[in-house]
Amino acid sequence: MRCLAFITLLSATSLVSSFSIPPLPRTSIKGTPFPSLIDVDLENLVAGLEQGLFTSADLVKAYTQRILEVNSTLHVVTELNPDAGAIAKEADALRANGTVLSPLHGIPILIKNNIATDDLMNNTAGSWALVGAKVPRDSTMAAKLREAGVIILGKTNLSQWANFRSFNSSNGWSAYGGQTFGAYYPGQDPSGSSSGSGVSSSIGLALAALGTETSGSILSPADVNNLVGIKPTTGLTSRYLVIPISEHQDTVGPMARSVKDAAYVLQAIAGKDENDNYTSAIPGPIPDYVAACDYNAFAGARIGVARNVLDIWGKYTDKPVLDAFNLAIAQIEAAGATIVDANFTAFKDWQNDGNETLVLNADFLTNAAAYFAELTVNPNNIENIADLQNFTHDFPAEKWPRRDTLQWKTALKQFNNTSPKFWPAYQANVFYGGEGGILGALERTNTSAVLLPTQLSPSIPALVGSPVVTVPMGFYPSNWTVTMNGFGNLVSTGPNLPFGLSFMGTKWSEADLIGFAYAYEQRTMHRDEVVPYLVPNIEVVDVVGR
Ligand SMILES: *[C@@H]1O[C@H](CO)[C@@H](O)[C@H](O)[C@H]1NC(C)=O
Ligand SMILES: *[C@@H]1O[C@H](CO)[C@@H](O)[C@H](O)[C@H]1NC(C)=O
Ligand SMILES: *[C@@H]1O[C@H](CO)[C@@H](O)[C@H](O)[C@H]1NC(C)=O
Ligand SMILES: *[C@@H]1O[C@H](CO)[C@@H](O)[C@H](O)[C@H]1NC(C)=O
Ligand SMILES: *[C@@H]1O[C@H](CO)[C@@H](O)[C@H](O)[C@H]1NC(C)=O
Ligand SMILES: *[C@@H]1O[C@H](CO)[C@@H](O)[C@H](O)[C@H]1NC(C)=O
Ligand SMILES: *[C@@H]1O[C@H](CO)[C@@H](O)[C@H](O)[C@H]1NC(C)=O
Ligand SMILES: *[C@@H]1O[C@H](CO)[C@@H](O)[C@H](O)[C@H]1NC(C)=O
Ligand SMILES: *[C@@H]1O[C@H](CO)[C@@H](O)[C@H](O)[C@H]1NC(C)=O
Ligand SMILES: *[C@@H]1O[C@H](CO)[C@@H](O)[C@H](O)[C@H]1NC(C)=O
Ligand SMILES: *[C@@H]1O[C@H](CO)[C@@H](O)[C@H](O)[C@H]1NC(C)=O
Ligand SMILES: CC(=O)N[C@H]1CO[C@H](CO)[C@@H](O)[C@@H]1O
Repeated sequence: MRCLAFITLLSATSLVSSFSIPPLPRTSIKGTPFPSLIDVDLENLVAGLEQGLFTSADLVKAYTQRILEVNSTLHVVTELNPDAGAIAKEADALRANGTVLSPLHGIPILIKNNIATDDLMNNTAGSWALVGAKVPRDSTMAAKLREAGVIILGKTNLSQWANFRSFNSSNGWSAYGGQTFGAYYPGQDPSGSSSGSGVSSSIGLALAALGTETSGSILSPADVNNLVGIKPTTGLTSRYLVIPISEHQDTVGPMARSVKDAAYVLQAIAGKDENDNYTSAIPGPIPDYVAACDYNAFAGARIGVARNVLDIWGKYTDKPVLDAFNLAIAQIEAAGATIVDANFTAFKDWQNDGNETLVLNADFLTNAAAYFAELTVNPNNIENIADLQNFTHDFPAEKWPRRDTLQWKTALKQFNNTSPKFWPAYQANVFYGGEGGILGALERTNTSAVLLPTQLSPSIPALVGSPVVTVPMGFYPSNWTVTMNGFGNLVSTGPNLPFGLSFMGTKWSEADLIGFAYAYEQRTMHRDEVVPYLVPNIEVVDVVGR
């Protein structure tokens, strides 16, 4: 069938070309030009649905086939939602009847495999320990997506336990989902821990995906997969029934191909939730993040650069990244911003401090146990990290000891977050992230955002749960030498690999950061400059009416 359609298109093309009318692209539907799913944005999809070019059921078919095209190469998606087709038909019926629940109505989105759904899909954090486990209801994130009419298409692979098992693993590896690879170079390190969410959004396996971040797990895979990632303030998005690392640092956010699409997704998931009391700190109503997308956002703005971080870490940063960063600063200045130094004054001391590890270990012991206690079915009777460690050592598919569990061993020797020792350790974090870090820098310099290359940006905001937005900034040149990751199985830098620019702001300043990110994105459009080596072929036109 596909072959036939191709021949038809070819002959149509040769006919019209003699009248020098430009040929319709292959991705056109019913004679109407429509972008490829790797380039499409939400507004394109909504227009197609409204014009009747295709249905949400068609979108589910097309995206599912794209996932299956790359599944054996990239290992991006661990579960497909068996109900997705039926949910799409309901969304189509509602739309036909004039009911549209939100701008995301009938749009397929993937979620990371640590965000629970009360349906046929497993929520495992990539571990066999939780295969078959059940939660009492949807996580608040899943519930909010459903209220917005979103079709949860499936669950994405991740660095197992959100990279909280071993100090020496590979990004995007989980025992349950295998090794995820990025699509910009064969064997590409997808970064992590929201690895599958990053790769799937980058090659159009869904409109967008949700990731989670404790320190870098949204920003870093967005960085290397040519995406926009929004790491919201901890507490803007509920963590209820999300497999945790740390209540003080964890947050859930969107990974998408454009700032505006990420803003639409954030709009759907932000808000208070009585099941996560950190959300009670949200000040006032949720802003309109889509309206915050403002081409002129830099006019009159004061924007900082964390110069001393660049001085200290810049020597480990590759020249193409630093060159692109300097160009970005000049472009932002030319767009109307005043650029000033905004140094993280305690950065040097923070580098030699071990309190963050104490905090994360302590939170993990308590928070993971609290998650296990919520399960209504717990097939392996995992109640705490000691149980999990035993299970992992005894279950061959967990690949222990080559994939070790030293993070847990360290945590188990330590106190949990109910100990009196916890508070001083946490206060040290608050200082390094706050007065001595991003919050102090913003305050002292009266800036609205501070810039760093994304690969240098996650650590300090993580300590205080402040927001960061990353946007594509460039990519490595074609003659760049390949380097491997520490585990020895992934290409961590190499030709064609993308990287991003981060805007870091004060707590709850997502709307401002989105404005800046949009203004930078629209002026530069770096995403379009680099294409993956592997792109699925199936497009909406291939499934319409089948
Ligand atoms: C992924 O691909 C493999 C090999 O092509 C296939 O056997 C497997 O069933 C696919 N996975 C899913 C979930 O369809
Ligand atoms: C469409 O709306 C009408 C009137 O509100 C209702 O009776 C009908 O059940 C709806 N159909 C569907 C498929 O939702
Ligand atoms: C969840 O895990 C069970 C047990 O391995 C498996 O049979 C089922 O297919 C999984 N669900 C999905 C949607 O993959
Ligand atoms: C959230 O609630 C728990 C217990 O219900 C309490 O220990 C904790 O201090 C609360 N946290 C915040 C940020 O309010
Ligand atoms: C801070 O900067 C803003 C412009 O972004 C300016 O309007 C304001 O006056 C400044 N405040 C101080 C105290 O410098
Ligand atoms: C920021 O730090 C750098 C050193 O890394 C220094 O050269 C610069 O003067 C500092 N800026 C301010 C405003 O303190
Ligand atoms: C934690 O911070 C305190 C206060 O700054 C410091 O004395 C202590 O050495 C730090 N602990 C570790 C493990 O670095
Ligand atoms: C936390 O540590 C205290 C003191 O050792 C202990 O009583 C409590 O059971 C621990 N809680 C968890 C969830 O491990
Ligand atoms: C873990 O396994 C060890 C050795 O088999 C055993 O002594 C210990 O009790 C087990 N711990 C838990 C929490 O099951
Ligand atoms: C890559 O090419 C650029 C010019 O395009 C050149 O300046 C650079 O030296 C080359 N790098 C390597 C490692 O060959
Ligand atoms: C990490 O694991 C890899 C693969 O097993 C091994 O080659 C490497 O030496 C390990 N690195 C460290 C620092 O332990
Ligand atoms: C849907 C999908 O991509 N599934 C893959 C997940 O990873 C395992 C292990 O690598 C593969 O066998 C599946 O095909």
